[in-house]
Amino acid sequence: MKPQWIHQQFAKLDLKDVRLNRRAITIAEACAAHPEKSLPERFEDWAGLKAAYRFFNNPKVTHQALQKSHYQEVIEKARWSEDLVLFIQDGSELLFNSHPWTHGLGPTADSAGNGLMFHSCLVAKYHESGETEILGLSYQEAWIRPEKKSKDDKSKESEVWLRTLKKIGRPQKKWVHVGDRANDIYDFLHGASNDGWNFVVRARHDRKVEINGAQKRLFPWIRKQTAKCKSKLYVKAKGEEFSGEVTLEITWTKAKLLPPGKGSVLAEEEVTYIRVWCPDRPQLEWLLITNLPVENEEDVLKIIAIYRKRWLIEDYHKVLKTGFKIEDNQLKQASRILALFGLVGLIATQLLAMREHCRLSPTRRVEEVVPKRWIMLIERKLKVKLETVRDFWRCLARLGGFIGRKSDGEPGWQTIWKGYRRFRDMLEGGDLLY
Ligand SMILES: [Mn+2]
Repeated sequence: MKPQWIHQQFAKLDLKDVRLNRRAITIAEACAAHPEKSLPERFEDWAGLKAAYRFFNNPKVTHQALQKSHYQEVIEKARWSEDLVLFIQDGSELLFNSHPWTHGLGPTADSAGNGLMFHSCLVAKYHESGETEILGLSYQEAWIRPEKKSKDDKSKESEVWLRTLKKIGRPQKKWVHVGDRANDIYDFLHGASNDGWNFVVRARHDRKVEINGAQKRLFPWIRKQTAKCKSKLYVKAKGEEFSGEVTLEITWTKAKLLPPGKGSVLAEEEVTYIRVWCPDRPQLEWLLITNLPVENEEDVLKIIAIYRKRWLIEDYHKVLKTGFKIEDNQLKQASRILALFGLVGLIATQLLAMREHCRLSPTRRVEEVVPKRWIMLIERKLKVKLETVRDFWRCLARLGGFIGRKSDGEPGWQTIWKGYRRFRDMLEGGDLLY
């Protein structure tokens, strides 16, 4: 990772103390250089580590204070984009079950959990070609769930989706919000539309909707419709499930969402529902809901393609959770862990961007992007000749256990990450010196 990025990111950082601003850069550099290490392992000397702990223990250093200037920069870039820009939101959690010494953590999805909840909005440019370029975060929230959660708390937690859009501010025409099933919330869809946001969200609720002037239950109605078009897609399912090319059938309909509850003050909402399914594999079905204009097959395929970019945020959260040993620190207060999380949350976007960059320009000559020393090391170790960026990337994955048969497709994040760690060890171990 290029350290210039860190200086750029933190140029506008304002922790209300010049020394703190400077310290933030030092710590961020250490995190970026050794993402896989725990906080104590990242600092060679005790003074450096002590300074890092002092930094995170300073009440001025909060998750939001660390990230705010980054959001502004990302939103500014999004404003000037000539491509579509996707704002992909999702929530996740960090578990600290092996942390009996940390005070102030809370339950997670698994009630036995002990940790923190978070919700991120990742921003990516979306090129016509289907490629994406990660810009960073436009907002992120991290919080501790209260010990005893009432129904009220639960519905309040779901307000984070709309609050996130409000924090971003007025959307541009080319901005599209993307969310998964947990995002199918009437108040959200209504509020987002009202604020001028385009959205593509996966439907979860069998709502009562109005189609061609008649009230229907959405799921049974749309499942009876025949396909309006077909499309071949490469599907990569989790775990033991099927991966490969499938022919999907697609239908869509305009519908009016009816406000929930009698006497609701909310207005009706015009949307399009899209159903994508595979007759041979009944478990494969998506129902999408969008307020983008849908007139023909081309529009629908574009919306499906946009939704398929949602995995970027899953990947980002994976990097955050497995790429950094964030659980492995000796911070005793949960509020301090939130601050550390704020810093790591930024750096993780860069690791993701680095990978996307390699995907975006796979045919570029490797010397233009990757340091010579790295190329030499890989070439010697794996007895290969690197030509393109893509070659380099696949070799990195090979170090992480990727075999690279034709049927394997592109290497996954975890494999690349493993390869990258091994590669760093090689660099540090002086493998070059033989
Ligand atoms: Mn989710």
